[in-house]
Amino acid sequence: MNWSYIEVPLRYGQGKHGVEQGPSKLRTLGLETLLPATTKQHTIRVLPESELINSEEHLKRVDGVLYTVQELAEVVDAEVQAKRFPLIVGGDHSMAIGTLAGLAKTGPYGVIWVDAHADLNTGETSPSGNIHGMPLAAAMGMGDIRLTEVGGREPKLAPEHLVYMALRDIDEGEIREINRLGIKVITVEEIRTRGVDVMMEEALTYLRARVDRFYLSFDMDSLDAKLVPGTGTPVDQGLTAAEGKAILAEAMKADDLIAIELVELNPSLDHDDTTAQLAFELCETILKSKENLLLESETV
Ligand code: Z70
Ligand code: MN
Ligand code: MN
Ligand code: MN
Repeated sequence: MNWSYIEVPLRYGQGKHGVEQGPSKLRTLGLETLLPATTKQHTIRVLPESELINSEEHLKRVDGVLYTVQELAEVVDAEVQAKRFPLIVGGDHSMAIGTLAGLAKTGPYGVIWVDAHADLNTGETSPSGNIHGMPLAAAMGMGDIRLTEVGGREPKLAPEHLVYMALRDIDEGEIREINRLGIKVITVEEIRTRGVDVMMEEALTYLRARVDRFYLSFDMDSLDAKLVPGTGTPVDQGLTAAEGKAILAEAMKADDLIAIELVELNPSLDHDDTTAQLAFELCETILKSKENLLLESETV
C-alpha cells in the first residue's frame, strides 16, 4: 500500500489556540520514522491570522476554515485518484469538510465517525458558532452555502452512509437531526459490553450493504476525558486507549478502507505530552497494522 501523509494545522474551526500544533507535535515525537519511505507528504496551507476577518457570530472564522478545506479537498481527491491511502492529521475537526468533499469526487463512500460529538450542527443550531461542530451537516448539504458548496454543490454524504461511534455529548438540534435522518449510532456502552470487534463488524456490515468503500475519522475526544487533557473539549465516559486502538486496528484490516483521519490534538492544553503520546500511539497502530506490514512485504 502506498501512503499519503497529510498535515492540516488548522485551528479556525474552534476557539482555542494550540490545536494547529497537533501535526508538528507528532513530528517531534518521531512520527516521520513510522512513515514508509515511499509516503507522499503534504502540509495544507492555513490563512495567516492577520488576514482573518472573524466577523460572523454563527460561523466563526469561516474564511479561515474555507481557505484550508478547499485545498484539503483537492489534495485528498488527488491522493485517492493516485491510489494512495491518506492518513490525515489535524488540526480541528472542521477540516473534515475538506476530507468529505475530496472523497466525494470519486463517488459514494461510508463514514465511521468516532467522536464524543455529532458535529452535525448548522450555523442556526450551533450553540457556539464553531465550525468544528458542523462538518457532517455541511457534507450532507445542510447549513450555510459556503460550507455546503466546498467541492461542488451536490451533497457529499448521505445520512445512511454514516455510523457514529462513542457519541455522548450531543446538542438538541443534533439529536433532532439524528432521529429525523435515522443515523446509526454505536455507544461506548455497546462497545464495552459487546466488544470492539463485534461493533466494528456491525458498523461495517451496515455500511457494506450500502457502499463499497469507507473512511474513518477519529476525534481525540472520543477517548475518555481523563486520557485526553490535550484536546479542546474532553468528555467523560469515553473510550479507553485500548478500545480506541482496537477500533483503528479493526478498520485497518478492511481492504475497503480508503482514508483515515485523526483530529483535535491540542498540545497547548496537554499535561506532560500524555495526549500527544497517545495520539502518536494511535498513529503507530494505524501505520504498523498487521495488514499493512503484510501488504508491504508482498510488494517487496
Ligand atoms: C458542540 C458545538 C465539538 C469537538 C467540540 C461541540 C462540538 N456540539 N467538537 N469539540 N471536537 O459547538 O457544536
Ligand atoms: Mn493569537
Ligand atoms: Mn469532532
Ligand atoms: Mn469531538
